[in-house]
Amino acid sequence: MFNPAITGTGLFTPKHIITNAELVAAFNAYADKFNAEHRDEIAAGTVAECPQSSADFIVAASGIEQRYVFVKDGILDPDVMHPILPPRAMEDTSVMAEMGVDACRQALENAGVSASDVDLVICAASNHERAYPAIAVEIQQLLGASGMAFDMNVACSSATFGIQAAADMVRSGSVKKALVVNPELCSHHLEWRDRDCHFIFGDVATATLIEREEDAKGDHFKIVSTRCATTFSNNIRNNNGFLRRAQYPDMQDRRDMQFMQNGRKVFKEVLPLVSKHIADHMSDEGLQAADLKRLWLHQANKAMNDFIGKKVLGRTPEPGEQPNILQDYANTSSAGSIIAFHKYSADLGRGDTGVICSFGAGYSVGSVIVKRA
Ligand code: CO8
Repeated sequence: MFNPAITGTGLFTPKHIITNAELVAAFNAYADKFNAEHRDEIAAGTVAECPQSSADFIVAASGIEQRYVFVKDGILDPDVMHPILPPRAMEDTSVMAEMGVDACRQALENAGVSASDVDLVICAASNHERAYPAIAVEIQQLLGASGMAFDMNVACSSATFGIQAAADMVRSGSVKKALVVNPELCSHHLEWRDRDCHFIFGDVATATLIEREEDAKGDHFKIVSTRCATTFSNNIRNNNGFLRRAQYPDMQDRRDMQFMQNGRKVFKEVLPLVSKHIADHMSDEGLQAADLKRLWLHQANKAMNDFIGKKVLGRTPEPGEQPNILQDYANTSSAGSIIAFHKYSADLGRGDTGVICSFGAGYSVGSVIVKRA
């Protein structure tokens, strides 16, 4: 058995930013247009009026101030309201592979590891741009890695579930160096015409290199233990899938073919689930709140993170103890907690312990206890 360690992380941030002000202006133009076009049905009560969005609501309800997107074209056009991505030929690198490879190369560089020594790539994300071949296998080839690669999807918890899978394989000796990569193209499965969720998501890719601790070339984080759990819920759901042609032959533009959620219910149900999950995981590892130097939480909602931080630590977290990045990146699904870890972990000292935790659709929750070495 070997001790697995995180020896490097990488972050690909897209070039384009959409601020709340830009987003709300575009949404409200769309709402005005929709309401004008459906004036008679709205008056007859057969179509619901599209209400206006507000930047103040977005900041107050979520803490999100802006988001990065892989392409901006189309999203802010009231006649389009979704990203427009130039098509790519089969010989071209796919979008998720392009984002993922960038993050992987940074992780490898930070760890001082050559891509050819990597023998496992897991592409863990909340959606994949095609069914097969796996994006992970394309990333493996682009990097020049060896061994094997596969895709997995546990929605917002994909990164921590991927880290557990990779850490277990490194621990057992079946692989030596694993990359867990999370290219999240959330803008492409978000319904930008729905006021309740149009502000929530952004695009990004993160990568985490996991290898035997004895092979680490410098400062690293020992993976003390991991814990993943799921419990079924329809409160976050996207029905788009390979049965679409058979079930909906006219390929309708249906609301349930994009991200849908009952945000209030998610908020209420996931908070106790996550707080208990982290508390149980820590207690089974003999850790008290006072032993924790940092919490890198899933980045969905600031109020949610404030609540979990307070519950886990038994007090209001000090500035920096539970860093948020969602004000700049919005919810980037599985990548959120890894962005926080990537940006806010270098200052920890030897022996300092922290928890990376993600949660979301499924429901799913994954926690990774790490110790600086
Ligand atoms: N502007 C103005 N008013 C608004 C807006 C808006 N944009 N949106 C809603 N309102 C209104 C509502 O209509 C409501 O009005 P009323 O009181 O008259 O009914 C009022 O404001 C309050 O609305 P809510 O109750 O919905 O507001 P909340 O305070 O609950 O905040 C949140 C909404 C921010 C969505 C909040 O509930 C939340 O963050 N919940 C948790 C969500 C969460 O963590 N989800 C995890 C999903 S991520 C995941 O698992 C990955 C999925 C895969 C990725 C998908 C990528 C696309």
